[in-house]
Amino acid sequence: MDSWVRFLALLVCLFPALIECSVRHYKFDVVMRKTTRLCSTKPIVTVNGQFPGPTLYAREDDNVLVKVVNHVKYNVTIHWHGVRQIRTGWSDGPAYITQCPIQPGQSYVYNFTITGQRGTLLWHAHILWLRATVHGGLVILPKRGVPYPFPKPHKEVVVVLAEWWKSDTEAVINKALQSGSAPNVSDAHTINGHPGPVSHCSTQDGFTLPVQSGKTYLLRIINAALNEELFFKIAGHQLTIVEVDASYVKPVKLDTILIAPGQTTNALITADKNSGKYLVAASPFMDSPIAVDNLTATATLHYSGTLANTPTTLTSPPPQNATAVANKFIKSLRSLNSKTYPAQVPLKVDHKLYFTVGLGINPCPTCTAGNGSRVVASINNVTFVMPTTALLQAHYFNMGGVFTTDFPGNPPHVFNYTGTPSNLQTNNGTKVFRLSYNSTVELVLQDTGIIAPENHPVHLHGFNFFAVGRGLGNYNPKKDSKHFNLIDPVERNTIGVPSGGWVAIRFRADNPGVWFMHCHLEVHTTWGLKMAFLVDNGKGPNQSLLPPPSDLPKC
Ligand SMILES: *[C@@H]1O[C@H](CO)[C@@H](O)[C@H](O)[C@H]1NC(C)=O
Ligand SMILES: *[C@@H]1O[C@H](CO)[C@@H](O)[C@H](O)[C@H]1NC(C)=O
Ligand SMILES: *[C@@H]1O[C@H](CO)[C@@H](O)[C@H](O)[C@H]1NC(C)=O
Ligand SMILES: *[C@@H]1O[C@H](CO)[C@@H](O)[C@H](O)[C@H]1NC(C)=O
Ligand SMILES: *[C@@H]1O[C@H](CO)[C@@H](O)[C@H](O)[C@H]1NC(C)=O
Ligand SMILES: *[C@@H]1O[C@H](CO)[C@@H](O)[C@H](O)[C@H]1NC(C)=O
Ligand SMILES: *[C@@H]1O[C@H](CO)[C@@H](O)[C@H](O)[C@H]1NC(C)=O
Ligand SMILES: *[C@@H]1O[C@H](CO)[C@@H](O)[C@H](O)[C@H]1NC(C)=O
Ligand SMILES: *[C@@H]1O[C@H](CO)[C@@H](O)[C@H](O)[C@H]1NC(C)=O
Ligand SMILES: *[C@@H]1O[C@H](CO)[C@@H](O)[C@H](O)[C@H]1NC(C)=O
Ligand SMILES: *[C@@H]1O[C@H](CO)[C@@H](O)[C@H](O)[C@H]1NC(C)=O
Ligand SMILES: [Cu+2]
Repeated sequence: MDSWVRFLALLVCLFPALIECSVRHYKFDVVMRKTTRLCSTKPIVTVNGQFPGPTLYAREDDNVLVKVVNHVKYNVTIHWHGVRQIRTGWSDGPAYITQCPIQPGQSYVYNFTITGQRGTLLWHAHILWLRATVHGGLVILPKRGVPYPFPKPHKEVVVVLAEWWKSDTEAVINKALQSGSAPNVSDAHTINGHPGPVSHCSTQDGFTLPVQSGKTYLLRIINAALNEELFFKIAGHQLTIVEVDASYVKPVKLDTILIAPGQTTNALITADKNSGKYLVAASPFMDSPIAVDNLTATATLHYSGTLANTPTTLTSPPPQNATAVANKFIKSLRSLNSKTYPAQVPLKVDHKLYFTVGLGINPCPTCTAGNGSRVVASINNVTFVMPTTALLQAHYFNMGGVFTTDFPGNPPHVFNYTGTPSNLQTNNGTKVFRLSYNSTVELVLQDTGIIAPENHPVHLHGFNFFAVGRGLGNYNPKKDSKHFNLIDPVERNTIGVPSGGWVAIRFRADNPGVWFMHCHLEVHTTWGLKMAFLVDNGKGPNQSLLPPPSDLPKC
């Protein structure tokens, strides 16, 4: 009987145009491809030869099967950023955390079911700096027959923002690691793969978004950049934000959005002009003295019927240090918290954790810059050391010696976190924080001023969390917790810890496995701003990590 059902499902799935399947098959061939963007003809690593990569479409409750075949010289893994992966940590993707890499010539089938989520996410490589070019959109449509909680748009458009380097990004980070100092910033930003006519040499006009007067469009905006938060705006048009990180929010109308690497934003835009061309701009946000790529990527909103020689209506992007514009956007976000989509904020907290996030300086006799030292990064003063066996395997098979469970729940020393301590050195180790199944966590992420205060977009795998509080300076548990929003805080998977400040998040540890948490600025991840939570199995029938698939790559 069961095999008949599967046979019928297969038959039906051969005609996906006729009927939608609840199983979505994708094949990702990881291949080198030459490009001509921004004067460079260097080959880049891509999925199926595309930059950005293919958009993956699925519906809530669908089972997604992606066969990834590695045809390049690098080890590869793919992460489905924001997909909860309930009990399927084997398909999460971060190298040496949940799986060993897919080595050259090998393949692996990612197999996961999308449960309780709908909206826009992204997928990207989760090893080395390959995600610079190996990334794409992940669109989760609501269940069949379930409408959006906002007016149905005329069309939907995926807008992927990214960074572009003329050099090979592996060379960029390797050079930096040898020297011990910061890597080069990118040479341009891109909108759907195109920088627009930036000063260097590109002759391309950039991405064009065709619109019809009077219609409303849903933009699914994704920041796939490695190291930079971006502002996004469109000349003469307002954006109505309806969802972030695949969670609905109360609609809010703004002219500029802020989007950190790993974050996604769905915005409605109504083409309320008669005709014309309007500039779309993506520019960096950086409010500390840290070098960024300061070029603005541009695209064009093009009304149908507009003459080719019509001049484009311009807009000036916010200055890169526009903290006020960034804060306005962040403060405007609230969970929809409707009857259908309630905000299930944990009200009782089992674990109160306080993690400092920031940089440090350690000795490095072989480093060529900085007087025999190198820049590192840490959480609670622990610079994470990558294991050579994946943590999830070590956990599942009870292998000793790979990690320890003594990750500190509080900073080891109390100091003025947003100031500068005298000792900039960090500790190191492969430490995880252990949580029992279904326990609740309140985590305050505190930026430090070590070297310089800086905004860190921190991403948690395996869970969504609620952003219940945010402030500047050192977090004060007595005073600040009184102002937490426990009613309708925004629900996300990636959140910016403000420069010289803190954010408080809450989540329920209802997903057994090993879950990575790290800064989504790739340079900080490389330097060690990462750790993992180990969530134990529950006692119930559906509360354990599933067994590993037979094709799981080996180290
Ligand atoms: C995907 O994983 C599920 C278990 O979660 C399993 O039942 C199913 O057979 C797997 N599918 C494939 C094609 O391996
Ligand atoms: C870094 O940038 C400098 C100056 O633009 C350039 O000369 C150098 O080749 C770049 N390094 C790498 C590894 O790309
Ligand atoms: C952008 O950065 C470059 C290199 O650091 C600098 O020369 C230039 O003045 C900057 N441009 C703007 C508009 O800030
Ligand atoms: C932003 O930078 C500009 C130019 O460097 C400076 O004049 C301005 O005071 C800065 N604004 C803020 C709010 O720091
Ligand atoms: C190296 O140390 C010397 C002496 O302490 C100092 O003058 C110099 O600025 C340092 N250089 C760097 C790159 O830190
Ligand atoms: C902590 O350091 C910051 C930055 O130097 C400073 O503004 C603040 O006054 C210090 N706070 C305390 C309590 O010393
Ligand atoms: C971090 O750890 C190092 C090495 O143990 C120690 O020297 C330093 O004081 C610690 N720093 C902080 C801020 O805890
Ligand atoms: C970890 O710290 C120890 C002691 O400071 C040091 O010898 C070792 O090289 C560090 N390991 C890494 C990978 O940074
Ligand atoms: C988790 O705990 C909450 C609150 O105690 C409870 O309502 C819920 O049923 C539990 N969930 C599971 C899957 O055990
Ligand atoms: C466990 O999951 C299976 C398959 O999804 C479902 O049929 C069953 O009702 C679940 N059992 C419990 C106790 O939730
Ligand atoms: C690829 O991964 C395997 C397994 O972890 C490792 O042994 C090998 O050194 C890696 N290859 C490269 C080029 O890093
Ligand atoms: Cu960071």
